[in-house]
Amino acid sequence: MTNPLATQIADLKLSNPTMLAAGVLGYTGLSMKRVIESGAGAVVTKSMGIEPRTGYGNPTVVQTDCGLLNAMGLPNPGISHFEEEMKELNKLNAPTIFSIYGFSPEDFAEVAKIAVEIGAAAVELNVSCPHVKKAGAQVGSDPSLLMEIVKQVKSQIEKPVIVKLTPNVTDITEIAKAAQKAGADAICAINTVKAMAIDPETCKPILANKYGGLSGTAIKPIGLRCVYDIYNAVDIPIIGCGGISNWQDAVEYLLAGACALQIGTAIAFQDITVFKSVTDGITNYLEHKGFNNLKDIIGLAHKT
Ligand code: RRO
Repeated sequence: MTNPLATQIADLKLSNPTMLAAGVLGYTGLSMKRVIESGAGAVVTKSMGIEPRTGYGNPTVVQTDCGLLNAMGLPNPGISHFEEEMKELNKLNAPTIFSIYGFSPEDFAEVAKIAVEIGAAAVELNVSCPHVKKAGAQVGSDPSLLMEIVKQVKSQIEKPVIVKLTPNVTDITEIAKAAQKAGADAICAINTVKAMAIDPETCKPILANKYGGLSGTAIKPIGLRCVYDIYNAVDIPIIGCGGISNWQDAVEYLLAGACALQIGTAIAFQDITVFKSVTDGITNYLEHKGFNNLKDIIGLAHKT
C-alpha cells in the first residue's frame, strides 16, 4: 500500500512532510535523532559555516506575546566539527539536511562540499538570517548575488539545493525566481521576520543585538502568503516554514502550495511530540475530506 503522506523534494524522499526547522535542536546528532524518532520526516541542522562562531552575547532570545524573538548570531561549531554528530544520524532512515551559510559564493560552495562529504542528503542555503551583516538576508535580498551563490554550490555538489528565503524584502517572488533560474532544486519560505522588543523599565532594546527575528504563530499568515505567491512564480517544490504549530497550520501551508513543512518554535511551546500530532492530524484530515494523498491538496487553494 502506498503511503499517503509520502512527499519528495528533487530526489529527496520523505515518509511524511514534516521537518525540523533549522536553528532548533539542530546542534547535535542525538537531539536530531530524538526528533526523527518522534516522527519528523527529515531534520535540518543549525546553520553552519567554515569557521566556528560564538554568536552574540545575551540576551539572545525574548519571548513575546505572539512568538519568539531571537538574535543568536549564527553560533555554530564549524562544519567540520559536525562529522562526529553525523555518526548517529547516518544510521537512520530520515534524511539530514545541512543548513549552511557563508560570506561569499565561494564560502557557500566550500561548506556545501564538506556538508555532502560528511553525509548531508541535501543542503539548505541560509540566505535569510535577518540580523547578521554581510550574510543572511543581506545576500538573499540581492538576486544577482543569490544566483552566483546557487550556481557555485550547484557546481560543487550533486545533492539537492534548497534556498531558504527571507520575508524581509519587497517582492519575495523575484528572489524565488532568481533562485530557480540559477538551478535551485527547492525553495524554503520563510525565515524569521525582522523585529525588536524594548524594555520599558530599562528604556532599552532587550536583545543584545537590538534587532532579531520573530518566529512562531504571529508569522504564520506572512509565511502562508509568501508560499502562496511563490507557488505562482516558480515550478520547483516549496517547503513551508513559519508559525506551524498544529495540523491545521500544516494543512493551510499545503493548500497554499507547500509540499513539505518545517517546524521549529512550536517545539519550544509544546515539545517534540508536535511532529506526530501534525502528521496524525493531516492523515485524519485527508481521510475525513476524502482525499487520497498529499498531492491531492498541495496548491489546492489556487484552484478554488
Ligand atoms: O542564528 C541566528 O541568529 C538566526 C539565524 Br542563523 C537565522 O537564520 N534566523 C534567525 O532568526 N536567527
